[in-house]
Amino acid sequence: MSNYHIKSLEEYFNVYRRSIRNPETFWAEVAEEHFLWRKKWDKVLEWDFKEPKIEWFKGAKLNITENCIDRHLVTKADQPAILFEPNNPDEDSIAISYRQLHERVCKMANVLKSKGIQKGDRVVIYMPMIPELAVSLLACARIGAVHSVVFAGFSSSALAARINDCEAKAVMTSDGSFRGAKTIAIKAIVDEALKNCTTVETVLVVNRTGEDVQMQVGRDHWLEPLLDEADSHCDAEIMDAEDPLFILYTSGSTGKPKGMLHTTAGYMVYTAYTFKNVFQYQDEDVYWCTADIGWITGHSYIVYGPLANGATTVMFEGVPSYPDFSRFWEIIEKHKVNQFYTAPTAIRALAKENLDYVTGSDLSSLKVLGTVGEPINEEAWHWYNDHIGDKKSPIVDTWWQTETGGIMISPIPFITPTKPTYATLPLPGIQPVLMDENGNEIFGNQVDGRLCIQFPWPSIARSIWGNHQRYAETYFSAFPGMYFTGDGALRDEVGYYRITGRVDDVIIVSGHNLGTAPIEDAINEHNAVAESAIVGYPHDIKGNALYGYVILKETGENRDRDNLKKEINQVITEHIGPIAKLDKIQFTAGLPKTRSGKIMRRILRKIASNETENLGDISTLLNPEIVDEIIKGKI
Ligand code: 7RM
Repeated sequence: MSNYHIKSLEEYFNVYRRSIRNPETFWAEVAEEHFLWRKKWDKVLEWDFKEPKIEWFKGAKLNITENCIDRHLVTKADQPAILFEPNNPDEDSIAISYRQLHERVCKMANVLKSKGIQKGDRVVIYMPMIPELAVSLLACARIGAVHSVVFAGFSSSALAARINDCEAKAVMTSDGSFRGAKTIAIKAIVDEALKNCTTVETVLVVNRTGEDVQMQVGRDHWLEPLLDEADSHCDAEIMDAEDPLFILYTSGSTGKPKGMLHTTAGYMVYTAYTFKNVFQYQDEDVYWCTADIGWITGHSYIVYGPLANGATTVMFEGVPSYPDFSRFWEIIEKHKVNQFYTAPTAIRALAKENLDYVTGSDLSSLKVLGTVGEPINEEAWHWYNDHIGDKKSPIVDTWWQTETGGIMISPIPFITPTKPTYATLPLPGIQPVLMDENGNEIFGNQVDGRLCIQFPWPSIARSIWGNHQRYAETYFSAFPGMYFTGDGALRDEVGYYRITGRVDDVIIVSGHNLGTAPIEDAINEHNAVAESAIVGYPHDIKGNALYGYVILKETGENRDRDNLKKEINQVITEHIGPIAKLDKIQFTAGLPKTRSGKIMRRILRKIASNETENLGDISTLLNPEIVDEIIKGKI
């Protein structure tokens, strides 16, 4: 028995131990009992982190869409697979049953085939959060084409770079998108991008906003008429376990984006297994992840993980602030959401607003709350716990990466006692280790170091598209024989992990190693502070000194700035020690963030170090206009 669904802390420890002692047996049992295989594997795992080479379930044959759709038709044909909630609350939401999803995916797959798309071809998908987006991923998977979703907020040049890197043969898009009160001309961005691309033969366009678009004859086609004519039956392409499923670009802090390559069987098994356990999903629950499918969180925990479990997954087209800040909470009430998964940046933004936005909705359906993407600071954790979870829905702080494919370190709700700011314990099959800068493992508890994983798990990315050498260097060279995450972490007295931030962002002050998260967490404890980011800048005596950027809450805006600075340093002294006091504090209205909500400390570091003439590419920021404002306010 695989213990696919963990039900107690004791069971977790037993399963964990077993999964570490014999990972092959453990994952073979999970794979065997819970998935549909056209042929079983010859070998569970073959690996060598030196090459690096990782192969799971080699020799197995399957199609992930048969696992995510077809097999549920026996018992769940009429259950909603996707609940679509449009941007505009006056527009009806749409429930797509598993039967309807099957039909829509088959039709879309046949349209792709009719345009000459074959197994192994790359298809870039640049679409808003509409049902056709999920259908497009699955349609590619149905026929063995490799999808590469590009978040529909990226610029035409970012889109072109990704299309060119993977040499996409087709692009799937929409005329426009609705985001809050705005309409964005998506197709026009694709047109602009394609001026600099030569590989794309076909552009398929969903009609969403009805705006005027230019259609290039021969290349561009409206999807609706093609779908109307398409056959609703499409045999699934039989794939090898290690055939590519998708490429997803991750920008990283420097250089050109990395096309992380994920393959079929291991990714399916791991995302399904972790979805079931981390959200304790029960049949008929309604699950909602607010991420965009353009990020790994959406791939793994809106589409593949939930559907592989026959779940009902909500897809929201809009933004948390439209028509007002109660939108998330109204959607939870409307669809009686049981599991809600979002990012700390969203929680902090909503916590800044009046509590009346929350209390107007009935949130009693909630059972489990999740966060992902960044360290969640203690104050935001408590707000989420008290006001959204009513102190009875456990919060799962899930640590993972685009590269890991699935959740790696997380509490199991109702089972692992939670601790604010801690992602807690590794999931079965995951072997984290902490390393020092000299490459030695740090044993024991109450220690901190660089977070590595010392054994492969099924959903680890297999390569960087077109650049295996870069894959080897980025992840497997810093600590030979291990996967290096790039994150710093500490392990507490009971073995819980806390992620302290990216190692590149760690600041050495007078020889002390300080992670960004614990200091920012302390600053955010001040009652006038909404959010903060700290960076290091060169200092004659200390080597580095700390520069803090602080966003005040509305209630803090009238306070005397000098007093506030003193108080903030006092809070830091209390929580961490005088070593972490800030030399400079700048109050600002915003922080530069990536489109997935992560603070770009690289830019803040350059500003603090007076290197503003060389900020690098800021076009991928969510709010590039804030950069000038911060430069003007520099201390
Ligand atoms: C899923 C995702 C990965 C990076 C990762 C961390 C940070 C993600 C947490 C977190 C602290 C968390 N993929 N990160 N989750 N830090 N606690 N629960 O975000 O590729 O876009 O980013 O995000 O630094 O390395 S990602």
